[in-house]
Amino acid sequence: DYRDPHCKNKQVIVHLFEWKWSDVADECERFLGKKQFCGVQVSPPNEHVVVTQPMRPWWERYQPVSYKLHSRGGTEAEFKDMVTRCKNVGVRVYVDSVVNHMAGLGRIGTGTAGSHFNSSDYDFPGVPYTRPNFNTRDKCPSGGGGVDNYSDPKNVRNCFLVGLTDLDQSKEYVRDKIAEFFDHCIDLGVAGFRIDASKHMWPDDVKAIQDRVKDLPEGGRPFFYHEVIDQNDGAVRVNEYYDLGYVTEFRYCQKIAYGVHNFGEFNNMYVPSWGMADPSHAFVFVDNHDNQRGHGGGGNLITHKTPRDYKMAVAFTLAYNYGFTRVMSSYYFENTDAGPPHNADYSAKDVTINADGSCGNGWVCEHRWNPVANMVVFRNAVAGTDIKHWRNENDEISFARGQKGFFAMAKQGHMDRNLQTGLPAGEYCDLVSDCMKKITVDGSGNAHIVIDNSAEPMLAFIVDGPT
Ligand code: AAO
Repeated sequence: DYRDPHCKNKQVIVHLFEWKWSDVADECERFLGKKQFCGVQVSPPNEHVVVTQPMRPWWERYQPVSYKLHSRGGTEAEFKDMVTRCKNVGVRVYVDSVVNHMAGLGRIGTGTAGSHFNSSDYDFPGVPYTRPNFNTRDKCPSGGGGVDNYSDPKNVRNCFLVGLTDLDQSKEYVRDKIAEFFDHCIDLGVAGFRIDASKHMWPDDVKAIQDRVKDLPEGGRPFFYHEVIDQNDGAVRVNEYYDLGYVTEFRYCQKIAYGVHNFGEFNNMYVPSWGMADPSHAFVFVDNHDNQRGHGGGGNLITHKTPRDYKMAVAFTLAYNYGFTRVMSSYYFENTDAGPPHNADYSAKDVTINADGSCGNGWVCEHRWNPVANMVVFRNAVAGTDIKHWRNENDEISFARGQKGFFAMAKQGHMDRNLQTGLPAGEYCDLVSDCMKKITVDGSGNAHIVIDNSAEPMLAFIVDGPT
């Protein structure tokens, strides 16, 4: 089974999008460990192209040149130091893995680790890969050689995604090279992998690769989650990847946006008849690095740009019992191509921390917002429990998680009700406000629930939590 994230039953990972390795390591030590995060998804760590038109976009990291661990995020030594320091405080690293393809057709030059490459000749000596390792025109049914028909799995999987040179994962040599890359990461302490563009690889090929990857040094199979955009509009469905780990559930991004805009929708978040991934395979998030900027399924969703809605969306997601969750941590951008906040030489700027705990230098750090960070503690505490005492009326939602926790949220920013919580009698404090609010549960499980903070209109408390 590829669904164990190896973090002692913790439930939430954070994508520190485009952070450099030394900053990720610092964040593990100063914040993520204390806040009980399971782990971090880091941007692709292997050698990639250097794009100058536009100047150094974030997406250059999705065009691999080799599997040498030297990227815009840092060197292999820095990568190793990060993985070790995070692991020492109980935070695991998951590598965003781009193994469907190499660089885009027409790109020629030197990658971030100094390897020469020539995509037009399918020549990547840093691996090495040569022409026979790539898919050929006869296997791709599209007119131009690119993916252009999502209703045909052969087109999706054998043609070139946005002109990226498409590796042939049916070849033993290619499988070995990709598995060697994963093994190398595991040797350094990595616990798992996001597989980029899994939708564009045949599940049997992906399985053959995963099955030859080594166990973690501490035992067990690595964690795998697959990027498969399935919005009921193509032939490739998430359930084809269930044997391979978790699968991204992009319909949830729309669902949670509807919910925040119209609380009635919260009654209907997981819709099996839509083909949404079942709770034990769904990899769940409010937004990701693509759709927050209109790449790969943008549209109707909520991002950090509307903070109040975003806090409601993430707080609900972490309180609810659907799937395995990832929270996003972004940088501010105007232009959708723009890379991370950068120095004059285009290296990523340091992530600085302000006195109030927020981030500076252009980093948003949603994962540090109270309704995000403190709900991680909630989700860990209530893991495995069912929803009880569900109430959704008057733009107010509240529910218990088994007999372990209780959550309430009010769209209009205020709420004042006596509610059955199902929790043992006692004094509790609200996690979201860092215990600024107290809640008393009486001998029959009732409590007076008050919400009066319009900017962060939710509260949550747990059994055996802080007091
Ligand atoms: C760049 C340039 C290109 C150039 C290329 C090669 O932008 O112009 O041709 O280099 O030189 C990222 C960027 C790309 C970038 C690439 C390489 O987003 O712009 O290309 O790096 O540097 C599909 C895939 C999915 C993919 C997504 C972006 O299925 O795997 O496109 N995501 C991952 C990464 C992403 C990365 C790559 C893959 C490549 O997360 O960051 O690309 O490594 C439909 C399909 C989806 C499809 C989308 C977009 O979605 O279902 O499968 O995603 O279209 O093509 C509604 C529909 C929804 C639909 C959507 C379309 O929401 O419901 O189904 O609209 O927006």
